[in-house]
Amino acid sequence: MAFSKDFLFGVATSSYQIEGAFNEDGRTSSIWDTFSKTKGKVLNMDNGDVACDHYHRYKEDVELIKELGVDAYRFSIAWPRIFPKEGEYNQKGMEFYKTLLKELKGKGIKAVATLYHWDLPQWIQDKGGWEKRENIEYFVEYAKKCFEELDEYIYMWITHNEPWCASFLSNALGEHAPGKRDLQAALKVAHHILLSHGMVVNLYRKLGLKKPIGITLNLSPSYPASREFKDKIAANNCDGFFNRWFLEPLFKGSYPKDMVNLYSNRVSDFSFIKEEDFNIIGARCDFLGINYYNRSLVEFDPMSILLFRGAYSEYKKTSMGWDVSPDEFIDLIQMVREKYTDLPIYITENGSAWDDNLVDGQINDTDRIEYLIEHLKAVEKMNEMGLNIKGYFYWSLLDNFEWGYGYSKRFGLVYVDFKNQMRIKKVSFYKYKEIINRRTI
Ligand code: GBH
Repeated sequence: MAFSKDFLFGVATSSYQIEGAFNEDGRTSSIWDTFSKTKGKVLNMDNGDVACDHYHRYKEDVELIKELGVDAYRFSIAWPRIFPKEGEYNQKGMEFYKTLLKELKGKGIKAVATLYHWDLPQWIQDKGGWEKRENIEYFVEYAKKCFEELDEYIYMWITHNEPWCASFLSNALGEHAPGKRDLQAALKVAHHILLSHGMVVNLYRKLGLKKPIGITLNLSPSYPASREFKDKIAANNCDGFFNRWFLEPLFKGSYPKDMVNLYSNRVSDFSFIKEEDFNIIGARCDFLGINYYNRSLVEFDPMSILLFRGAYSEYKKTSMGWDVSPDEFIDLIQMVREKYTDLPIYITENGSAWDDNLVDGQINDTDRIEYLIEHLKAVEKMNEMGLNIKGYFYWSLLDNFEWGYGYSKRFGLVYVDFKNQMRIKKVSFYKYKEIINRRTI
């Protein structure tokens, strides 16, 4: 078994999670600055003011990426650096990404840029954020600037990272910024994010630019905890919540009827969805990005709007409490292929957090290595099955700001000591390097 020469090995990060420099060179607040500085939102009230200080240490970090030997680096652009205020374009903010991209280019590393990895400018949130259809225009304006200034350095563009998180997790479950608990708001946000994706893809084509462009979804295959009919309903609804709500509009031109019915028990207004929107949302992309972490095992819960809740499972758990489930990764991709699309697929994130221990200056992260190997084996197998996975990005290069968990969860191949910003390569770093180098496991 081996990976072909043109298979893209990569590593991923995102702006708010690593950059720091929260108030430098004209950057204003994002909703994550606001959220993390609000009591009771993020563990230990950690925030991204400094994070991995990547804004100042990007050279050292690109050097690490080079040493790792990956073909590509996936990062995201901080919107509030580019448009700190309404109508105010900030060239200084753009220069940071140009410098980063030149550094990557100089080292022969392909750049994959995500336009939106959740750091919405606070000034847009103050105008209603993604809930307001009019605000999509700001995203189009921002994307246009990024395309004009950066396209020559970019290998692939990703419009959005994980719309499910930016909508439901952030606006219905309240766990991410802006921290709302309002299903109606979440549904609007999801719709406007999908619509903005389509608009930006259309804009990209209109500008005559030619790099591959796509979207990244977080997908999780759902399984019933028993053979009972009610648990099958639970699994169906879980699939509808995480996966189908995004896959169907992108690839089938509508929202899933069963989910619309479920949601209409709690939400009365669906007028923000217009039939014509689906033409835009379905704009032809060049690839589909999938972030895969774990399966969902669920059981019936009559108390929940969605009629499901997570069920007890015997699988090994990461420190996030997520099942290690590489076989289900294959089920997921098969399902996407069978039901939705023949587009090339990139695994734009996959990784795991563990309680890493620094012993004699070394982090021997055997659990992460095992997770990495098992998931890469699954990718190899999928390609043998003809499922056409074109690349794999490990999440993440560095330990970083893990959203609601602050700095308490470590996903990196490189350990970061947040007291002094020292970077220490974990054993998994060398293992991944070796796999990339040999192009086989
Ligand atoms: C990604 O999100 C993000 O893109 C990235 O920024 C982040 O740092 C990384 O992953 C690690 O968290 O119902 O408890 O089984 C992760 C998306 C969506 C993955 C929900 C886990 C199910 C959680 N997550 N999913 S659970």
